[in-house]
Amino acid sequence: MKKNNCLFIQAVQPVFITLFVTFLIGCTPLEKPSMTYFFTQPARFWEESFPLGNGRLGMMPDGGVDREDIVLNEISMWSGSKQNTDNPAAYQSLARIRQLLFEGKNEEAEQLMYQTFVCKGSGSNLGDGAHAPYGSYQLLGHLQLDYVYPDTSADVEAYHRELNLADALSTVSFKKGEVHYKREAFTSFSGDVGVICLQADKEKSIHFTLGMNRPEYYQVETVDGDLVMKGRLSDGVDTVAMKGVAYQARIRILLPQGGVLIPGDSTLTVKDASEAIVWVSMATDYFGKDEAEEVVSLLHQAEQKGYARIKEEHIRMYRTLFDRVDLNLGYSEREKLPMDERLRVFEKDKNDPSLAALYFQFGRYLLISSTRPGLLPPNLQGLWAHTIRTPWNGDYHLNINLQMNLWPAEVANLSELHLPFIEWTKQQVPSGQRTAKVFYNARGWVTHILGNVWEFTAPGEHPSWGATNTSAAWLCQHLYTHYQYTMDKSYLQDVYPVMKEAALFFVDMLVEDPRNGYLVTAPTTSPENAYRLPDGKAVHICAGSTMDNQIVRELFTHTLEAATILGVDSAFAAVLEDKRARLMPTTIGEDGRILEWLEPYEEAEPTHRHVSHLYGLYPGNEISVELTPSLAEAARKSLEARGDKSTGWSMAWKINFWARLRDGDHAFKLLSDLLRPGVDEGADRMNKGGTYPNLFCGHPPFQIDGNFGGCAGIAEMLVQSQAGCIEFLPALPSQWPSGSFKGLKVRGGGEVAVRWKEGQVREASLKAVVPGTFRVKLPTNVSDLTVKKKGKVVSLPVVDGAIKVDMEEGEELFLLF
Ligand code: FUC
Repeated sequence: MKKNNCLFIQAVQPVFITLFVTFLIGCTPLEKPSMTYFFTQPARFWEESFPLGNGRLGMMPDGGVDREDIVLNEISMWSGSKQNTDNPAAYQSLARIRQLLFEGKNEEAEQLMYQTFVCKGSGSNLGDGAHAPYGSYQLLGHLQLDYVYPDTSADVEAYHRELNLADALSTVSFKKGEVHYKREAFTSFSGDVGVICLQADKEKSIHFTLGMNRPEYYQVETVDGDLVMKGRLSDGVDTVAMKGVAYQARIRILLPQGGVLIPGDSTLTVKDASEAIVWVSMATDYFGKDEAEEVVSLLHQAEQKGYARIKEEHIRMYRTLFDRVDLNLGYSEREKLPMDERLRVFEKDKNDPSLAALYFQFGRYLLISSTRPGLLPPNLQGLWAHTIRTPWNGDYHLNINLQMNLWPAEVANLSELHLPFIEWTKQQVPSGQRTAKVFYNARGWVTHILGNVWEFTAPGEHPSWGATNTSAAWLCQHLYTHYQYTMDKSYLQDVYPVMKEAALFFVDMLVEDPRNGYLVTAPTTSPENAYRLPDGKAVHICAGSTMDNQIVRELFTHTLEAATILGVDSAFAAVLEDKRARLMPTTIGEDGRILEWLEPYEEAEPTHRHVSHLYGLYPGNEISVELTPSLAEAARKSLEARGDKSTGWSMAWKINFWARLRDGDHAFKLLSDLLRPGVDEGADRMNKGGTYPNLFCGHPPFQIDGNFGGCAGIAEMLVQSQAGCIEFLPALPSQWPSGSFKGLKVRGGGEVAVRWKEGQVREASLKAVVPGTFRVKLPTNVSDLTVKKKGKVVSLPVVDGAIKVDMEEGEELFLLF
C-alpha cells in the first residue's frame, strides 16, 4: 500500500471495518498489574511505613501491633519567617569578580565571591534551618495508639499490611487470640481530615489509649471529648515570643457500635468497642485561616457525612485523578512477595515488569497525595517528614530537585497538579526582583538554589553551591511546558510576565566575555561540580557554564514564542533574539564529550551526580537524536563517563537521558539501579541511594525527587513529544516486550494509548483534548498501517516519517499497525 513515500489507506470496505474492530477487541489484554503492595510485619523504621496524603494532610502509620505510631504531616508546617536576605555589599564586588574571571584568575574570583557574594544572614543555616529564619519543613507530630488485647499472651497471626494505590488507603489486618483485627487509614480527599477505622470481629475487643506528641513546641489537652495538640513553631528570630506558624491537631473518636470513651488529661482511652473511627483534623495559620476554628469545622463536616460516605467520596475523588492512566507491562508472580523481599529479588533478577508499572503509578500516587491546587508544591520529601530537622530543611532546592518533582505532572496526566508549583513560582517574583536589583543591579527577577515558603530568592550562604542564578529560568521552563501540553492561551497570558521578567534579568545580567565575545552569566557555577585548574586546584566559580547557556537559550526561545503567540512585545523579542545568538552554543570537546564549562576543564569529580551540561538533552530539547545527532552522540559519551551509579535523583535523571537517547535498555538499567534496595538487609539505617522498602527514593536519605524523576523516566521510555511529533515507544527496553498504556499526555494537547507486542506497536490512539494539528512519527519498520478517524478509515500522507493530522476537540484517531 506504499505510494510515493506516502501511506494510503484503501477505500473503506464494511468487511474490513468488521475485521478491524474484531482485531482491536480481540487482542487479549495482559493480566493487570496489582496496584497494591504489602508487608507481613509492622514497619521497623519510618521508610517502611506507607505514605498517605491528600495534598495537604499526610499520615504514615507504622502498623504496630501493641503500639502504633502514625506520623502526622501538614504541608505548611514550616518554621522560619519572611526575612530580608538581600545583601547590598555583594554588588560592590560583582565587577571585580567578573574581571578576575575574564583575566583567568578563577581562584581569586572564587575567593572574593566566597567572601562577598552571599545572602544576608545565615541563609539555609547549612541545611539546619529549623531554628533559623530560613526555617524547615517538619513533621506535625506523632499520633500514638497503645492497644490492649483481650488475650495479651496470644501470638499475632496472619499479619498483613498493605497500601492500595487504586483507592489511596492502607490497611492492616491480623489475628490475635480468637479475634481478627482490621485497621484502615486514609487522608480524605473529600473531607480533608485523616481517617482511621479500627474493627474487630468479636464484640468489645478493641481497647486502646491514644496520645499525641512532637519533639518541641506543643501542648496536649482534652477539650470537649477531643484530644488537641497545639503550638507555634520557631520563626527563627525571636526565641522568646514565638511568632512562627501556629498549628493545631484535633482528634475525635466515634464508637458507632458502642464502647466507652474516657478522656484523660492528655489522652483518650477507648474500652470495649468493636469499631472505632478516629478523625484526625490538622491545620495551620499559614494559609490565613484560624487553625483552631479550621480543625473544628473540618471535624464537624466529617461527622456530618459519616465514615461510609467520607470513604466512598474519598475514593471517587482520588480516582478522578489516578484512573486517568493505565500502564500494563505484564503480570509478575513477584506481586506475591512483600515489598522488601521483592526489591531484594529484583536486584538479582530483573524479570518483574509489574514492579516498574507499580513504581510508575506510585509516582503518580505520590504527586496526587503531596500537592493540590491552592496549596504548595511537593517539597524535597513531598509532604512527609518525621523529624524537626528535615534533611536540607525539606525545602525547594532549585538546581534540579523541585523541578524534578513536577516532571511527571503533564505526561502522566496530572496537569492541574502543576499549578501549585506555578503559583509558587509567581509568588517568588517580587522578592526575586529585589534580589536582582540588589545583587546584580539588574531588572527582572532571579532566584538561586534555595527556595522556601518565605520567598527566599538570594544566593545561598556558600557560593560553591549557592550561586546558581538560572533557577528562575528553569522554573519558567515548567510555566511554558504547562502551556505546551494544555495550549491554554489565557493561562499563557497570565504567566507570560513571569517569563518575561525572568528573561529581562538575563538581558541585563549577561556580560560579554572579552576572551571569546560570548555573552555569559558571570559569576556562576555548573551545579555543584568543580573543575581543576592547571595547577590541580578545584574551583567552582566560573563564567557561562554550559547549563546556564542552555537554560538561558531555552528561556529566551520560550519567551519569544510566547510573545509571538500572544502578539505582544515585538521589540523585546528582537532583543532576546539578538542576545540568544551571542550565547555560547553547546560544544563538543576534544574527547568527544559535551563541554561542561566554557573551557575544556577537567572535572574535579568526573562522576558527579549533577549532569548539568546535559540539561539540553532532558528536560531541555536542544540535544536531540534526530535534530542534533552529533550532540546526542557527545551526550552519550558524557553519560558513559559520568557513570550510572549515583544518588537517587541522579539515577532518575539518567533514566530520562537514556530514554531521550532512544536507548531503552540503558534506561531500564538505570531504573533497575534506582530500584536497588537502599537499605542493607537487617539494617535500620538508610545507607544507600536507591529505593527504601516503602518505595520512597533514597538519595540517601529519603528524597522524593527520585520517585518523580523515575516516574517521568518510565513515561519518557513509552512516549515522547518534545521534537514536534508524537513518538510511541521511543525507548522500549527488551524487558518489556509486550504491554499497553492509556492516558499519557503529549504536547499539543493530546492523550495517547498504545498496545504493543514483541516490541512492536500494534495499536495506538490519539485523542485531541484540544483542537490542533498533530504529527505522529511512524515506527521505521512499519509496512502496513490503518488509520481511522470519526469511525472511518482515512488516508494520510507520510511526510518525513510522520503522519500529520488536523483534529477537532475530543476527536480520536486510531492507528493499527
Ligand atoms: C542538591 C543536590 C544534593 C541534594 C540537595 C537536596 O543540592 O546536589 O544532592 O539532593 O539538592
